[in-house]
Formats: sequence, C-alpha cells, structure tokens
Amino acid sequence: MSKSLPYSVKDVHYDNAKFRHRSPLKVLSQSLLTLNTKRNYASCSTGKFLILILVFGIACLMLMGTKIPNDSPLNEKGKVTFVGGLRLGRLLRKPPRIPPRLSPDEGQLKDNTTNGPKWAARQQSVKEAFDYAWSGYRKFAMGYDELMPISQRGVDGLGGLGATVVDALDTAMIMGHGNIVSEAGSWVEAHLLERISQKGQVNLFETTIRVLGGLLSAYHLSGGDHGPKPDVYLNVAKDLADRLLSAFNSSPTAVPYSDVILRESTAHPAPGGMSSTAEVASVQLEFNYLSAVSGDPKYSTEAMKVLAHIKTLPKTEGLVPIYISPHSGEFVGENIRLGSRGDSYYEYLIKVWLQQGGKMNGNFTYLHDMYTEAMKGVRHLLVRKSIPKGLVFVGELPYGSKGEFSPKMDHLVCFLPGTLALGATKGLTKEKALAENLLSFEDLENLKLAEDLAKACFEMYEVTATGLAPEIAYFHTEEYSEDGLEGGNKSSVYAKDIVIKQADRHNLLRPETVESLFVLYRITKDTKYREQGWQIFQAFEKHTKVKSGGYTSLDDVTEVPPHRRDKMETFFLGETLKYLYLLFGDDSVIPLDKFVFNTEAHPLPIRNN
Ligand code: DMJ
Repeated sequence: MSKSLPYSVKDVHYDNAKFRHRSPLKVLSQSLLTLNTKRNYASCSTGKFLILILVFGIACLMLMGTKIPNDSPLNEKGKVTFVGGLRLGRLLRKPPRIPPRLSPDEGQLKDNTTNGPKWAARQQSVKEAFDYAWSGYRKFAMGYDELMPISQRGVDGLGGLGATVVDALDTAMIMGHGNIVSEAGSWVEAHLLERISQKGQVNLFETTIRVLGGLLSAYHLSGGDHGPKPDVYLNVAKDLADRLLSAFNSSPTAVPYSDVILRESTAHPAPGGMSSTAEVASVQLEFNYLSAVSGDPKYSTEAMKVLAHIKTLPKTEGLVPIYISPHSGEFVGENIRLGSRGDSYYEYLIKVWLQQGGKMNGNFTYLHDMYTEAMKGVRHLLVRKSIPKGLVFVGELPYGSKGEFSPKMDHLVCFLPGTLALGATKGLTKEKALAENLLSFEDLENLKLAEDLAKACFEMYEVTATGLAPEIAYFHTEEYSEDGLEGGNKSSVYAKDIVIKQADRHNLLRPETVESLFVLYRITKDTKYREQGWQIFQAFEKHTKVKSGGYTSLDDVTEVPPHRRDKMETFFLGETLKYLYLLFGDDSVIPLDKFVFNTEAHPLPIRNN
C-alpha cells in the first residue's frame, strides 16, 4: 500500500460513528460535554442548574417510564419504547461528532490471521503479476490503448487515448508501485491533453469509465510524490469531460448520444441510432465527482438528467430494456438482461445514491427506490435454479416478461453479487450491519441472493478445464438442456448444471467475479471468497501469462492448453488485478463505506455527510 495515499487530505471527512449504536447514558454524557465545550451555554451557574434538572428529569423518566405491555424494556425491534410511543433515544440521539477511529471489531480484524503472512504473500503475487502485465505493455505498446502480447505490439481499440496507461494508474497507486505511477503519470502529463485534442471518435461510456474515471481516481489518490501533481490529472479530466459533454448537448432529449468526436467536440448516435441503457446510465459517478472537485456543476447536471429522465419511463417490475433512443427518449425493444448493455444501469442506481450520501441526502431517494424495485424484479422474474445441483443464476427475458425465459448468463452479470451485497449493508460488514439492526427484509434477501449468485459465478470457473470462466454460460433447467457442451472439468459437482456453447468459450480476463468476491469478502469476512479468488488468480497465471510479457485473452477455456487470443484488455490492470490485490489485503485500504468503485474499478470518494 502506498504510503502516499492522502485519504485524509482531499475531500473526504469520515465519520466512522455514522451508524454506531450508543448507550443512552453515553449519549447523555457526550451531549452534556458538547454543550459545555462547544456552545458555552452553561457558562453561568443558572444554565448549569437548569441542565442538571433536565438531565435528572430525563433519567427518572427512563427508569420509571411505563414500558410496552409485556413489561420488557425492549420492543420486538430491540428499541426502548415509552408511554405515548415517545422514543427518548431519538430525542437524545444527536451525538457529538467524534474523531474517526476503528470500532473494537475492526481493530481486532487488523491483527488476526486474515492478514497473516499467507495473504500478504498472495497479495504480493498479484502485485508482481501487475508489474509483469505493465512491463509487457510498456515494452511493446506504450501509449497505445491495449497490448497485443502475442504479436508484441500495441493497438488502439478505444480511440487512441492510451487507455491502458490511465486504467492502470490508480491500481499502481493502490499497490504502492512508485515506478509505474511515475511512468504512467509522466505519460499522462506529456501526451494525454494533446491526444484528446487530436483524436476522433470515442465511445462516451468507455471513455468516461476508463479514462475519465481513471484520471479522477488518480487525482484523488495521488500524493504527488510520484508522477505529476494531482492537478495535472484534474485538468486533463476537465478538458476531456468538456468534449464528452457534447454527447449530452447535441441530443434532443436527456439521453446522450453514444459517440463523440473529440477534436471537434461534436457527437452522434451509434449506427442504428440507439444508445445502450447501461452506457447512458453509467457515467454519473464520474461526472458528479468532477463537478464536486472542479466546482463546476455542469458535468453533474447533464449526467444526472439521464437518471431523472429514466425514472419517469415505464418499466417491468423495475427492469428495463437494454436499448434507449436519444431521439425519442424512450426505451426500445423488450430485451431485458443484466449482462451486456444492461449491467451497470443497475450498478449505478445504488452507487450514485451511495456516492451522494445515501440516507443522509434526501434528494436522491428515487435512485434507491428504483434499485430496490429492480432487485425485487430480478428476484421475481430472472432468478432460477439449475438442475440437477441447484445453482442459483440470473437469466434473461429477450422478449420481455411475457416472452420466454432464457437461462443464459453473461460473465458480465457476475458484478451483481458484489452490488447486491454493497447495496444491502452500504459497505459495512454484515456482522456490524446486523448488530446495529440496519438490514431490512429486502437487504437480507439481496444479501442471500448475492452469496448464492457468487457461488454460480465461481462455479463457472471451476467447471472448465482451465479453471477460467467462459464469456457466457447457460444453465441446465427443466425447460432447457443441451448435451455434450460441458466445461471440461469432469470432477466438478456442477458439470451437468452448466452448459457452455462453442461460440461462448472465450475469456477476456474479465473482472466481474473477482470484483464480487472482493466485495463479499469485505462484507461477510468469509475466507472462502479469498480462497476462490486465489484459485482464479492461479488459473490466470497458468493459462494467460505470455512469456515475452503481459497476459492474454483466450479463445477456449474448456481445453488445455487453451488457444490464445492476442489481446490484454485494459480492465485486466484497471479492475481484475486491483480487485484481487484488495481481496488479499487490509480492509482499511479503500473502505467500502467511504468509497464507491466506478464500473471500471476506479474508486471515488463518497460525498461528505
Ligand atoms: C468493464 O469495462 C466494465 O466493468 C464494464 O462495466 C463492463 N465490462 C468491462 C469489464 O468486463
């Protein structure tokens, strides 16, 4: 972990005590203290006398008050209740702010075996893998979007903004890779502004989540002791976002066009005219944060119009089609799925709400409502169990809720366990959220689904010969079966439950499963998620590492040795290795109740309360 991460110096002021329960006595004494020190109300003796009488009166009430019928001091929710339904705790619970500190349970976690030498060594292996991936990229492809590790050259598949450099930058910062931070940061400083002013077409979503998100996260995390000063990242981010804004300004509705010509600051729709729902609804974390740190509201205003507009559109139990028209502003078609083109719409509903302060900020309650309804819809319409062994998976409705159910699940859907768990506990550990009575029925349902789905996602790896997941899996159900399409690992208990079609057997080094394992580990503290992550990491090491440098995508995960593709996706450095590194490390690094990760794994701080 880089010592230079300035968690406390930018724009985050944490209140670890936000949700902590306190005894009424402690609250009383703290309130009294606060009155004394902060307001000086009690500087005259009459004031002190009055406060003493008040305290005495309240204490009597607490001791003698008529309790709810069964004579128990606690009602069924564990809260003290008095005559007339008056909850004194509520009156008194205006605790003074106390300095951030770890609660006793968090303190214990720091020095128990969860961070012993085994996990430190595994984390170090991930750091070395990142170094290896970066060295390959630097050697053959520096400044290109992606490395083609087999042909040992670079390729610009994302518009030519050096996407790997920016995607990798904050991972290097989090890992404390000073040299890589210097190399990547210096490249950004020397080249990126010029590139942005010269390049042509880029996709609004991809450029926002990878490049803008990467720059903003680097701005937040950078201490400036390696690479350029943090403001360099911010200035480039502003220049880029100013051009990307044309996607919003050119559209006749609140729904932005999908493509931007950077050098002209103009925008146009994708061929076919439609935008993807996930794409237009997954730029808000980045634009909001840019507005917060630049002081210019225009970025946030434009981006949030999209979500406010989608709120007004008709949905199917909270679920939405994967296409939306920037011309009419309406959804197009009936195809509902949480895989490609649908996924991060659901992710950003809850994450934007969290970013804006969650319950503390009433302006965004609609996002939480949309999320809650959508997850109910997922549980009702999309969740099924496979046969014979009963894996819980999320399928698709290609023709809407009246059409046939498809038991197809993209690997992309594996972001969902992490999002569900995060949405349930708001980034706290499950233990803490339970102890503090913070989980609603919905939250508990979602947490359970998160754990079940994470199992299906992990088994998508376990069931193949390489130990790596295919891009898409189908699940065997009463209505759907296909023989002879197994993953190649005969010893897997779920060999019969998971069907992998020929065309879907590739692996692009995607992050979604390890992302969910990371979030679930942080929230449940169940080490099985770490062990699963380690198993996946070892499979990447074994089958995707390229001798001359870097890692590569694969054509077919069901055969050994697998036929290799020739691409190292930027998200392998931006997401996959970052989540693995965090999974094996200390929980206090990028804590989940203080940061939200954008959909490309770039952490952005949660707004101050
Ligand atoms: C990433 O670019 C993002 O996570 C996006 O939301 C979905 N796909 C890739 C990684 O698989």
